[in-house]
Amino acid sequence: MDDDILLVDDDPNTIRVLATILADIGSLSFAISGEDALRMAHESPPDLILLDAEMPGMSGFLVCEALKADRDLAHVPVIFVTSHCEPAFEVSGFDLGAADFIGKPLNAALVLARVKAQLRIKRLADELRLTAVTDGLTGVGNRRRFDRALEQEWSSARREGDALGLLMIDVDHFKAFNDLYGHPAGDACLRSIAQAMLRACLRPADLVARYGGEEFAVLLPKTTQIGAEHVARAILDAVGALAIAHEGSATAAHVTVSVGIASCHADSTPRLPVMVDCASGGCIAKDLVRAADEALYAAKSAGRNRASAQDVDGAGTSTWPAGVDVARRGPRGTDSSERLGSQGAGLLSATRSADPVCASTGAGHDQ
Ligand code: GH3
Ligand code: MG
Ligand code: MG
Ligand code: MG
Repeated sequence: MDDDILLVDDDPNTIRVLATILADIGSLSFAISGEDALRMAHESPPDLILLDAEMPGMSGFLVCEALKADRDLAHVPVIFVTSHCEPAFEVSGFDLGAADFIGKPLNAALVLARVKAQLRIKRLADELRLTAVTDGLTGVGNRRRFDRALEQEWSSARREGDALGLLMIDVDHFKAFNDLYGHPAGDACLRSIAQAMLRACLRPADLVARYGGEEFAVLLPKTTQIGAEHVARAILDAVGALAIAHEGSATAAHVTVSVGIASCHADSTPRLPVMVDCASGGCIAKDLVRAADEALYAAKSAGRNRASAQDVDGAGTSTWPAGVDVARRGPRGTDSSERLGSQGAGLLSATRSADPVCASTGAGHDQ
């Protein structure tokens, strides 16, 4: 794949010379001011920026400072292109986070060598960064990726007044699966389930991550409770459709999962899960995980191979098994048995407590 290189210089002649030298190296774009460079980098982060140090208005040093202060752009290497070759000048550039310097007048061989070296380092750094947030077994996000995304999406949801959905998914009777078919088969099963969950999540912003062991988390930005329930349904269906035989399961003849659903609306603090913390206005991202965990525990207790939703309005926890159409469950806030309709009512296994939102399960969802 082509590397994207952004050339920034107030002198069009310098840009022309650089473009000729780098024509075969990557896909080039150009900016003739610091402001334009920052805007273009934001729109589509390049793999390398060649930056004129002296420009009228916003200098190259100021541009570099702004790039390094931006979480999304700090990793983009910057090579200063300058006629200054005093050590103190270069030291100041490196202090700002520059990767290298190219002196004017330009020497084609040196420009090529320095650019190629930075692109090599960038590719390795990208690979490392990806590995650091990827689960080695399944290829989905790892726990670190999930923890970071949760904090970011939680803050963003609160700031923008958006909803945020979370699913916690646990493979049913997975110890028995390993005991019966062996750990390599167990590993392959986890990989298939992870892929099935990716297929069930349609939005680019949705994040599937391995939470630990045979547990997964799916973070659903800008997704309400109803939307999260649809994704939970899609996951139950997708895992069922894998039809991975599990003769040791007390639930079904194939591998199944249980899903805990929680969601919150940042604009309605009292309805956020786990009242005990919200009452003092101190709701934190972990409370959403705790609510999804409690819902997962309810799904397990109610028979597995099903999803359970924490009703954040405080009315109860509703649980429905695989095979029940979420679309027929009716509007949020109606009684759980009504939501399932006459056919679903017989299948409903709702756990209710006086205040299920505050109720503590007292145990994890592993049994
Ligand atoms: P439940 O339906 O209550 O969730 O029962 P369970 O057997 O799935 O739950 P339990 O916590 O008893 O067992 C989880 C099993 O998951 C035990 C562990 O060996 C297995 N496991 C965790 N991580 C991996 C993994 O990376 N590979 C394999 N093959 N198995 C794993
Ligand atoms: Mg200049
Ligand atoms: Mg399990
Ligand atoms: Mg588990």
